[in-house]
Amino acid sequence: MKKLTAIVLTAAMCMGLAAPAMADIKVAFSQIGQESDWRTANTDSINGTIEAHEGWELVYDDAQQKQENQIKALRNFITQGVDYILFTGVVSTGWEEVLAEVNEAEIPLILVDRLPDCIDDIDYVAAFGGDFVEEGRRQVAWAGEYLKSVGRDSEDVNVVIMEGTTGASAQTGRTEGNLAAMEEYPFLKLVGQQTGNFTRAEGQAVMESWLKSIDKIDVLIAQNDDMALGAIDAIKAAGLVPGKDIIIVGCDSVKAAFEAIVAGEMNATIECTPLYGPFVESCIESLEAGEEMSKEVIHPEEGVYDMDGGIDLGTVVSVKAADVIDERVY
Ligand code: GYE
Repeated sequence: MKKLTAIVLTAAMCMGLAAPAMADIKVAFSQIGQESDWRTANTDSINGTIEAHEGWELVYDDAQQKQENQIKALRNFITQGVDYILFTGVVSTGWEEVLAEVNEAEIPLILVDRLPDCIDDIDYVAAFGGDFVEEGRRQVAWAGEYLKSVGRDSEDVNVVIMEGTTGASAQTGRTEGNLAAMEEYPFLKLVGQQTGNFTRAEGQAVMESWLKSIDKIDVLIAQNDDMALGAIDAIKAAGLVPGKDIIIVGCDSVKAAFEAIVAGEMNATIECTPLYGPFVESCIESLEAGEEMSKEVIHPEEGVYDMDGGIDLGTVVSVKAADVIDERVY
């Protein structure tokens, strides 16, 4: 292909014609949808980086939370003959066939965010995303350590876990981490566990119904900040004080969660960065330069932010949200 372009270019120049523009590198991205602030920041980071890069063309598809749309998009990318495919799966199963087609077409596949279960059976050039099990562990460990620090570990503390989209690796991983950490804090009692689909609206609705059906809720573990923010609205509407009557731990660390923590309505958020642009850029640049990437899944380094800071979670110590809110970019 490169040879052909060179021949055409030389021929065009010999004939005194203006050289045609060099073919762009087409970078295709199959995104899940737009369910949360995290997702918006993630799309902006990746798309913005590709669009700003000279010689790169973005081919973007928003699947609106539907696996069948993602499958169609991937097949479309193959037909269009794109040069790279960035992929995150709305759920973790059911990708074997279409990803095998991507492999057959020999299009380098870069896995981001939610990884497919068939990761060991497909060819991919690099993988980047959050450590969801650790994030889930940190959520519950934060609640456990915080309650210990205020002397509430001698009472029975009722906990509800609001989960993300069922079957998404971000949901299965965080749930695994949540439940494993519950074992470490026997005073935490699980009294509710339901999906809020990673959206603010469903977070509000699920919290509303829990407040009606569960006598006492002390702690809400919401697997993303959007659901926590929706739940805060439901808690206020029920005449309770979020952040005090109910301890609220979110995940992602979006700006709105920082604002809620600073306002005293939310207690902590576990960071999961959506800023993948720089990774995607350096990955494609390396591949273009003929370098090989490691197959190991790369997890970004992430923090924990809360009202006062100083909660030690073993792998990380929390930072006071108010001290760093101005530096946050998403
Ligand atoms: O936490 C949530 C989003 O897959 C890590 O998806 C992502 C999650 C993120 O909708 O807010």
